[in-house]
Amino acid sequence: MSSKEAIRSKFVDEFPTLVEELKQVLVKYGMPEEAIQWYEKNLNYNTPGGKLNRGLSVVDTYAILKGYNSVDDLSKDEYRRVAVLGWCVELLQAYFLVADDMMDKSITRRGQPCWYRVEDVGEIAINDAFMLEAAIYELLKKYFRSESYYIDLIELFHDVTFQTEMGQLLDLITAPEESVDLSKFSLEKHSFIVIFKTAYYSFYLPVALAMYVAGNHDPKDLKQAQDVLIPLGEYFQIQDDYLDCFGTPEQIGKIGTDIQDNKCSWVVNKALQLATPEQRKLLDENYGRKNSEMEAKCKKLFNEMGIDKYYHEYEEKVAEDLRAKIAQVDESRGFKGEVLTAFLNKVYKRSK
Ligand code: GPP
Ligand code: MG
Ligand code: MG
Ligand code: MG
Repeated sequence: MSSKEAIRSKFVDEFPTLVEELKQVLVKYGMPEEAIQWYEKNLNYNTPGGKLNRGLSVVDTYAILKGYNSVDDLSKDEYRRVAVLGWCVELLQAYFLVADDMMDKSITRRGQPCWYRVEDVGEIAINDAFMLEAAIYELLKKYFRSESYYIDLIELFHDVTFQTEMGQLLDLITAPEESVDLSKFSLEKHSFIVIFKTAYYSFYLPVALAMYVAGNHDPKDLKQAQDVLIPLGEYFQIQDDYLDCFGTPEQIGKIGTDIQDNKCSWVVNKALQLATPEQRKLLDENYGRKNSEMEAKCKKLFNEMGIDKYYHEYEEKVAEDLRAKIAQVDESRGFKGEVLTAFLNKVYKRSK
């Protein structure tokens, strides 16, 4: 069985070829060299630097569904094709993050400046985000055009993209910059936002892709996968919200902006649920302001209220519920609950 690092580098090693193939698309259109170089830089700066969990999950899931002991058991060609789908998920993620960092006015991402803050990039980053998305469909065409499930893959990417955009819309309109109104927040609204902005593309998409390629895509099985992966994705985004406030930039590779951005995060919703009238007043007066002293006051209150304790309680409860749900999975058509357990184990108690 390969080590975690070996599995990751095998996946990373596939990326340069994809960049070359994407550059060739521009070459065929006769694009000038400077544009081709720009696209290459965009792809390399924004796609491979993260944890790659989403992309690697396509490969892992496929191996489990096929009954392989490790990813080394895939033939070269087989590995390449599932890795391409993994990289398509990472390209979708890159597209979202380049745009999200502009909308959230973030400073760093994956330990480096956000793309729009790189010299000479600025608002060109908007077009760069679109071109990262377009790369997905170029690769799907090149590698999957002749498959019977080609249209299913395209439809799946389109559906989860739209779901994510709806979640992002609700995230943004619930967090207006100029008017802080904490009565607009609720844990119910939070749940809706995070399921749409994160869970579909980060959790359901990689597994569903692997299921199509493995020939294991009965609608009943896609639904079984979705029924666990959506709450798992919700849990993952609650961790993201928690780490935005309680994690360090060194640990998470980005500087938390949720308090100053007036975000409907799990942390503030939990605090609102428990706050005394004075604590509520402190939040009304300090949350969502572009001011680091006010931000520090909110953080101090969250610490005093023991939000981290409630978070750990939530984490135990949700993991237990998900394990119980996975135990109920019907494997009669060849789908495997192990796919879902593997995902849960990656997420459980993560700290970055
Ligand atoms: C992450 O939320 C949400 C996305 C990456 C979806 C963006 C969707 C678009 C259609 C652009 P976040 O802002 O909490 O993430 P982070 O904390 O990583 O900035
Ligand atoms: Mg955001
Ligand atoms: Mg963001
Ligand atoms: Mg966040």
